[in-house]
Amino acid sequence: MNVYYSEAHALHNPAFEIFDGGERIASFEVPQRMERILVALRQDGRFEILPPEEFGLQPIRAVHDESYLHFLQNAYQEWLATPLDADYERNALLPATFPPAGWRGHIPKSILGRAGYYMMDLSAPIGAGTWQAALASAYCALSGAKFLAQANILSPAAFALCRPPGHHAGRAYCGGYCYINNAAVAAHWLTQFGKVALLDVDYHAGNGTQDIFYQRADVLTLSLHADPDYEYPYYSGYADEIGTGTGWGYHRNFPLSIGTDDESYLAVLQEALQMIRAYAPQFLVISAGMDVYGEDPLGKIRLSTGGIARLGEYIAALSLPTLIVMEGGYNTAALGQNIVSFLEAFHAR
Ligand code: SP5
Ligand code: ZN
Repeated sequence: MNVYYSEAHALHNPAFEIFDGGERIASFEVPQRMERILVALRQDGRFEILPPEEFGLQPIRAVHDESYLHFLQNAYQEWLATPLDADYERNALLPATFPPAGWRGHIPKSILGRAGYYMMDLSAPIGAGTWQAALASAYCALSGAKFLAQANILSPAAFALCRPPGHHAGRAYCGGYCYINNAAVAAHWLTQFGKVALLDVDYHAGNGTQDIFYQRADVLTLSLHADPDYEYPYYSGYADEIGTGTGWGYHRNFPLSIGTDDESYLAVLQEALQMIRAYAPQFLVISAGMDVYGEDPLGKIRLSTGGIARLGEYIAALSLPTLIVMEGGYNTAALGQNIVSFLEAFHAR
C-alpha cells in the first residue's frame, strides 16, 4: 500500500499546550508519533513510503478562508516582529483572548487579536515551522487522493500519514492540534470526479470537517466520536446537527458514551456504513484517529487493537476507493500496531 509521508512534519514541534484547568503541559501531539508509525510500517514490509507532490494553494483555498490562510502562513513572523512590554518567550503564538459569543465586529489588526479570532482553543500554537508542516501534511492527503483518482484497479486504497492532523480545523480557524483540514482538502479535491463520503472515526468530533461541508450535498460527512456532552470539542458533534440548506441530511454525528467497547462501537459503525452504501459515493475518505484506543491518554472510548482491526475490516468491505488520513492517537507506544491493524484489511485490494 502507498503511504504518503513528509519529514517536514518535524518542523512543527510545539513546546507546550494549555490543558484543562489552564495547566501548561508538554504537547500530546508530538513528532515521535510519526516515528513510531513509520517503524511499524517498515517492519510490516507491505508499505511503500512516498514523499508527497506539491499542489500549490488552490486546493487548500477551496475549503479554507483566504484571510485565515494568510494569518496561518504569516502569524509567527508577525508575532516575532511585534514589540512587547516585556521580554516574553515567543517560541509559539497563542492568544489569551477570544471574541465573545455571537460577536459580529471587526477582524482585529493586531496579531494577538487575530490569533484569538482564528483559533478555537489553546492547543494549536503556531511556531516557526507550523505553516510548512501543515502544508506538507495537506499535500500528503492530496497525493493520496490523486493516487486514487489515477489508479486503474477497482477499489484502490492509500494511507496519508499526515501530521499535524486536520479534522478540528474549520473553514476559518485552527484548534485541537489542527491547522489545515487535510481530509477535507482531499475530499473536496476528489469531488471533481464524483460524490465523496468522509467518515471520521477519530475519538473527537470532527467539528472542522462538519463546518466545512455543512451546506454541501456532494460530500456526505459522518462522524463517530465521544459525546460532546462530556468531551472536547464540546460545541459540535451532537446527533441533531445534520446539515443545512442543500446540505440538509448530508451530515451525521454518532455521539458515543464513556466506555463504549468494541461491540457497541461496531454496532453504531454499521449504521454509518449503511448510510454510505445508500449514498453510493465514488470515493471514501477516512479521518483515522487512533485515540479511540482503550489506552489512549486523551480518550474514554475503549476499543482494543482487535476492535480497531475490525473497524478497518468493516470499512474496507465497502469496496470503495479509499483514502485513509491520519488524525489523532496519543498512546505513542501502541500507535504503530494500531495503525497497522487498522490498515490490514485494505491490503487485499
Ligand atoms: C486531532 C485530535 O485528536 N485532537 C485532539 C485535541 C484535544 N484537545 C484537548 C483535549 C482535552 C480534553 N481533556 C481530556 C482529559 C484527559 N485526562
Ligand atoms: Zn482526536
